[in-house]
Amino acid sequence: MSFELNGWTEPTLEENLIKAGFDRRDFLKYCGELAAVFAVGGAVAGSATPAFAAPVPAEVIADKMGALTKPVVVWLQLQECTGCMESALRSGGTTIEDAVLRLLSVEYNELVMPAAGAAANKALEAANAQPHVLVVNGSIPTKDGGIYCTIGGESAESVLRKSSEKASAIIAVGACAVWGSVQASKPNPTGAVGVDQIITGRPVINVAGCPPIGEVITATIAYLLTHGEAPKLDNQGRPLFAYDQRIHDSCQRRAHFDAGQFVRSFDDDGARNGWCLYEVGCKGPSTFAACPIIKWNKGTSWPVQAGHPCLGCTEKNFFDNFTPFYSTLPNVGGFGVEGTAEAVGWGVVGVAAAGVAIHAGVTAAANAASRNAASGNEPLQAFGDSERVWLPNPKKVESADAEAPAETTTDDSKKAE
Ligand code: FSX
Repeated sequence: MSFELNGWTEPTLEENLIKAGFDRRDFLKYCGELAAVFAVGGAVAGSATPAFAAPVPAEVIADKMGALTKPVVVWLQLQECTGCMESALRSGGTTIEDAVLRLLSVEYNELVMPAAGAAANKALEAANAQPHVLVVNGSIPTKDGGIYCTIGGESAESVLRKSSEKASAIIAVGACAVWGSVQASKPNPTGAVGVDQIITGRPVINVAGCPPIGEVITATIAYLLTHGEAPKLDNQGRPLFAYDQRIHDSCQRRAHFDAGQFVRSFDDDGARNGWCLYEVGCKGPSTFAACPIIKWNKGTSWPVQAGHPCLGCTEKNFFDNFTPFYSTLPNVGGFGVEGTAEAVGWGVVGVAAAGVAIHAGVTAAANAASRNAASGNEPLQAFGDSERVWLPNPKKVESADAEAPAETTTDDSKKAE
């Protein structure tokens, strides 16, 4: 259908949508899709508890979201590749999602805003002066006075600090904003860090992934706007509704792992038959994400389904810890690694809906976080945090033997000499 949006002319989101030509049924359908994303947490057997005490009906989300009155969003892009924004923009597969995204009133974003130069800086100043949701893509360089990323001549760190002052909630989107990612990988020439290393003492919601799934980005923002509080988070600050399950537990290739049927090279029969990618480097057993469930491009596919190992991009420092990407993950004992993010992490915030008073929710998150810190819960350990003991990659061992020079051969006749 075609629709005509003339900006935010009516008091509420729903009234603006109706004016643009949508009806309540379209809106309910969209909210039903959001409800499905919220309900992903705990969907897999073995997950300790669902991220929600009970499924949230689409009608409840529609009522809360429909009543929103022009929320202001400031969306910064610092050291990054733009993949996260591409992902978010592509989460809108229907006209209603496009309309809602446009109405969200992103007052400042370098990629999509028409203003540039001084006008853009002015828009940022104006948005920073109001209560707003702050979304950050990209890492922050801290070396050499932050000269590696500046906006309008100001360092990224300074821009971030200013934008965070009046922010009701802060969401770090993408591995770069969460942990620094590739820019922070050794030797980290720019001294790149994630948002919560700059903005301390306040909760930062970490939507991890390189990039994160678009629906997870928009659902996290929608959750904040409709519930007025952060969703339940794990020990890494990631919303449990999207990060409480291991890739491994909902992977369509899992039966082949259990049966010991592995791809050993990308053009072998195992690859053609859709067998498990563990031996060619899949990090699914150590990675928490909803990729196999929500998938990408409106549920079309995801990397493992397409034949590529999971790189573990939702886990801490994956670029240092999970490389070489095509080497077999170490320490996957037997068949079935136990524990979920929730079991080893923190359940940070209760989920009772509290209107749209975001501030109250954020305060609750801060209190709960300090409670959990006091309880001494250990953070989830990604596999790369432990000592790296690589299991031998059968293919590499074979080819190393084949290419070994004569003097180092293990040939028995040589040994006898
Ligand atoms: Fe990083 Fe995002 Fe990877 Fe790229 O904004 S998480 S490099 S997809 O774009 O920050």
